[in-house]
Amino acid sequence: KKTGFIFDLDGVIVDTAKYHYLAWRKLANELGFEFTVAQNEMFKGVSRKKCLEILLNIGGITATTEQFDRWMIEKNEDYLTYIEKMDRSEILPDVDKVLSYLKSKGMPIALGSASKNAIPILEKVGLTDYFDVVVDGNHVTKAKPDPEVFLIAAKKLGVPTQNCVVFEDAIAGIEAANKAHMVSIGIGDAKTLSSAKHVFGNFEEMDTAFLDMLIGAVN
Ligand code: G16
Ligand code: MG
Repeated sequence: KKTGFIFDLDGVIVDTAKYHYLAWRKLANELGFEFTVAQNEMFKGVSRKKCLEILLNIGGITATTEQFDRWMIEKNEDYLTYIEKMDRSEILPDVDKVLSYLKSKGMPIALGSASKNAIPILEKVGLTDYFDVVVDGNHVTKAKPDPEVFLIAAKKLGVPTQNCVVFEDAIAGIEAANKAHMVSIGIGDAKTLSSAKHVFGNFEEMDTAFLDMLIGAVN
């Protein structure tokens, strides 16, 4: 039997949160208000539409449908100018090491992201080939903390949900993994991600013995 490994993208594989932040801040400033790094925390793992709703709420702005749609496009076009310049150097520490180790053990690997830009980002950083399955914002109707994205990933991998492991940096993502009855592994701050089964500051702190344990434990 095999363990399915599902990786979130933003905050786990690459730090695109900083680019999302710059693009949302630009829009906020254009609309006449500030958007702080602290407020950006609420945007992690959250869909683009939901992010704009929160942003407009922060600015106290009510938008028409036309304005809302235009601002979504504007933010994304700005975000894409940052993505365009990404390369391998933006892969977070030891992500390649973990991916290649799991691959060498024959484990099925999926991406489970809320982003609609997931495929171009994987291409830019050269990690596409590791993934047997990619489930992103284009495939889901319900955003994290709904488990939909991870359930679809498990199904496409052909692995029972209880035999799947999820790596996530966002509280909403950990909640989604727990709801899907998967082993949730937080990547980031232990206090913030306290609902995860295990937490690591980053992949450098995770050794192959732990990965072997995951491969063995769910089987
Ligand atoms: C990511 C980010 C969120 C972002 C969302 C949608 O999710 O964490 O901040 O709003 O994708 O991204 P896009 O605008 O590119 O569709 P994840 O699940 O990869 O962490
Ligand atoms: Mg994330």
